[in-house]
Amino acid sequence: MENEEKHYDASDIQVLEGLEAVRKRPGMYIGTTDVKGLHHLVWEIVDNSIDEALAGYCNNIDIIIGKGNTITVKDDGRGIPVGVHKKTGISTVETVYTVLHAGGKFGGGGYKVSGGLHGVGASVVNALSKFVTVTVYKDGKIHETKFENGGKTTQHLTVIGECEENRTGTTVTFKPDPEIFDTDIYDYETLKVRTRELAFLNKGLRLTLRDDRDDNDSIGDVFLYEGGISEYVKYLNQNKTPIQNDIIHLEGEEDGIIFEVAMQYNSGYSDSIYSFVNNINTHDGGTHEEGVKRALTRIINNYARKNNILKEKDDSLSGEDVKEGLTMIVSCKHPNPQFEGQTKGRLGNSEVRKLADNVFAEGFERFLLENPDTAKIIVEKTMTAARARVAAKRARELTRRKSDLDVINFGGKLNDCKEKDPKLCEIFLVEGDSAGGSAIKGRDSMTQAILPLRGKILNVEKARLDRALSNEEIRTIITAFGTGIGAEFDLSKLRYDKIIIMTDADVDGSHIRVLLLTLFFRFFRPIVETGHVYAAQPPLFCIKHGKTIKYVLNEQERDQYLATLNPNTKYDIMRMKGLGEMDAEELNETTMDINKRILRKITVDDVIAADEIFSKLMGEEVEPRRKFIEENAVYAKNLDI
Ligand code: 1YM
Repeated sequence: MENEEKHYDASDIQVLEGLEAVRKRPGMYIGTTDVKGLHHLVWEIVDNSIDEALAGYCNNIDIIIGKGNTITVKDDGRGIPVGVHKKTGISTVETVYTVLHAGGKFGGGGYKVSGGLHGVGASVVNALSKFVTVTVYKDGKIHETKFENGGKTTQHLTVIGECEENRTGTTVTFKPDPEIFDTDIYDYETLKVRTRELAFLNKGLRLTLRDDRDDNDSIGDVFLYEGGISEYVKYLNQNKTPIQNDIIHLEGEEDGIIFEVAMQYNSGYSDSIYSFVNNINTHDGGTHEEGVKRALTRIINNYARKNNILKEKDDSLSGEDVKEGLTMIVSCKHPNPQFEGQTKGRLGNSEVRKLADNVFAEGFERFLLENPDTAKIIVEKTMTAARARVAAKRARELTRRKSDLDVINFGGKLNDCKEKDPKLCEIFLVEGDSAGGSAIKGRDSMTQAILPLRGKILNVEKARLDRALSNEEIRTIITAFGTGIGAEFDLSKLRYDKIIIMTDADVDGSHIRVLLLTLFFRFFRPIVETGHVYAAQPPLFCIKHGKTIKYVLNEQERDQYLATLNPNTKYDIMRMKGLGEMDAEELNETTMDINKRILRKITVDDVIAADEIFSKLMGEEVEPRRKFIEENAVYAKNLDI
């Protein structure tokens, strides 16, 4: 025991403040107290198990949602040390759960997520829980400690039984405090996505997730990937058409920094490049990603020149060209990561750039030499991308010139608003000319612009930028937004605060909405990520009784409203057909008036999952789409085909 605890000491704990502080300002510690914060608690506990796995002592982690929305996390690591802690005089287990720590160096563990956004650990979970039970299996004994109501110890660490001599591990059960969180209901899918991701990022580690809330004997999901991030790439490409058979997987280590990358090209036009540091998604990239991208561009150019595929007179391939259709996972495990940027989503350590560049350049160059057929396919893909880039540039210049000549109304299509301050302006993208006509009459012309869309817009999941730019609807949208597109996209030039998609509540309307969202996600992603995109919700039913007219969005609202009426009321229910059949006044009343309408904000919580859905729904491969539709058919109501 002595031995086990000697590699950390009291100085590793910096007592900042009590758990009270966490309860007073939970947002400071876990970001939010909504459903996101609720799920965050799980990862704070799981992180400790993962650290134990990274240190080489843990192979299995189980996550169980229990009755009453409790969470149990179980691992087979060494078990949290049970001896008395020098500084606090209580057991180390209890110390870990009741003392707020600065940073994460506490255990002296190798890859503790010290720079993470909220890497604040077990004590924060305890502070925000109704109860916590920690069980440690160690030295043939079962040790247990308990806390209630925000981390108040109700049972000091006690030996409650014996176990096999060689059994070790930690089991933690907690229930989030309903006084702190807006919701107490855990979502299985949310936990599943991250559990799977953690399994991809930690090869050979077995993670299981199970839902015990109902009485079905569900076995849950087991995630174990011996291939690690290679299997992640394979998974991400499953809805796409790979153009190479193998997945390239390269790895290197220097000064305790582990760097790893896996990649495979597909026939699509967008790239899916995701990077991680200590299992955290670095959504704004950083030095690990930069190193790889720099090396990728350089090596492909060298190869193409050497083999005379790229001629002397030709321009070099750009970073954009070599990314087209690339699915890539970059993962770095760093003992002392520096996270930068407003949301701490960028790795700053400069030594990683060189490591990433070296490891990738050496391995990728060898791969191209050893696989000339695949090399040829890759280089040809990037050359086609380069040609399309030149064509797109020309098309973009045309769009710009046209917009200069025709700023007033884009050939009569856009009915702009009078207000010039973008913060006060909104634009409705309206399905069809007839609804467009009503919208123009029913709008507040000071702040609301109307752009009627004729027919279906191009599916950009299957088109390059140059082809998208030859589509008139898309060109009009680009000009109206004012942001430009592709490499020259500039969010600060957005001319409207709200972009509102207004389509019918039927299958065609949904299709047009998805086509627009695909366009935004692929070519204008920041406008979605920063919350500028909305869907209007035209009503499905109109209920008339006496002089009262009530519009409702769906069956549920209809039934709720009818239940409030006096049973003797003689009423009429009309199913609303389409936007086009509403007159200007009705449209304003139900869908556009800022004081009466209900907008649905479109957000992207998880870019990786959204990417997956768009390629599944809109991409080349038919089979995954068929499967998705089959699996989700039960959720579809009111299919008005
Ligand atoms: C279900 C949650 O917390 N597992 C866990 C935590 C620790 C250890 C092992 C551990 C770490 C070390 C040494 C070390 C922690 N220990 C500490 C501290 N699972 C879960 N498994 N021995 C055991 O890092 O040196 C904090 S977490 F600080 F007490 F060592």
